Amino acid sequence: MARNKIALIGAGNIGGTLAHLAALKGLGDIVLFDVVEGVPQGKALDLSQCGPVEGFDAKITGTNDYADIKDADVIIVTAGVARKPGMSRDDLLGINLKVMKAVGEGIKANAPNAFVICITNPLDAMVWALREFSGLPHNKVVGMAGVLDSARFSHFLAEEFQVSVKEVNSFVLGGHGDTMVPVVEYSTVAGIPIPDLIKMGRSTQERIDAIVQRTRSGGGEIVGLLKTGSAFYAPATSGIAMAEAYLYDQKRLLPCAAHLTGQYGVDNLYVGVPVIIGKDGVEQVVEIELDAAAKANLQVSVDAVKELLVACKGIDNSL
Ligand code: TXD
Repeated sequence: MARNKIALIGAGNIGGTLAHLAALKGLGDIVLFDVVEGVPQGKALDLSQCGPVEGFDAKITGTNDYADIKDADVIIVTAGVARKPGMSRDDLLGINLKVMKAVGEGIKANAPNAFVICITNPLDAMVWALREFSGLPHNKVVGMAGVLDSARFSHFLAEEFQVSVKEVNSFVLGGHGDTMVPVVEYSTVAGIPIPDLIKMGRSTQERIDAIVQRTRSGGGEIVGLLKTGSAFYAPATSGIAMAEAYLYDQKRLLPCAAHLTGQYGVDNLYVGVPVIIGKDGVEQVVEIELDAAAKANLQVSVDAVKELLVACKGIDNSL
């Protein structure tokens, strides 16, 4: 059986980490693509030289030519400009929209059967635009944000309750931005919902509210510390988890930016919701019951995504 082919569009911080993880996990052969000459080739060579030490024999190549992503099974897109301190995700819109156009066309021409995971910010708008430019079916194009946001939420909750992260299951809905909706009611420690843990005196509403807020600004906190770029280890790990769910038909229920057609009262938008990922890509959007506050928060998030799309359409009238 031929090995899977993983194409990574963008060979920056996340792209390089994705390649490293994909090689270590033996997901398949890897192609790193970037517009900058030398960088994908250099990273591919460096990563290939991990093989003898780690004992992997994935073929890792770097390229500036879309023809080399031909027939990729999974494509993870990080191409674009990363957020700098003081720059909002939305400032990135104009630049990254042009990048999505080039990437979408490259995918359409070379790998129309791939499962495509978009990571580039502003995520909810970029995944929508990438789907439009690539013309792939909606179930094959998905955005990564919720897996990362809920990983951040889980990390903070594990610290708060002083338990292993393995005991924590948390849920984040909505757009990837300051309007994301960490859903406290559906977040648990060893199956016990957070509100019950508050009642048991294990934490307080104020402390959980602060964790929710820290999760919402989790990306910004890291940008502020790094000063020259944004988070990349956890974003890459999160993207790989989604790729594995597809490649191994795991039917994992993951929060992803998925195309909605009426679910949650939203039509023709990509919004972060729980979905089942398996061999057909996004196999199901799971509609969970939300209380009034979560619904109102989700609506704020949906409105923010809508506003971004209006701005996208203003910049590129082919959308
Ligand atoms: O949760 C999430 N979705 C995110 C998103 C979490 C963290 C970071 N997130 C976003 O991912 C971030 O705001 C950026 O938009 C992307 C990629 O982040 P990364 O940290 O990897 O950025 P880099 O290191 O700047 O890498 C971007 C690469 C760089 O090598 C550029 O040369 C390349 O993208 N680039 C392109 N590649 C291909 N094609 C085009 N047109 C192109 N333009 C730039």
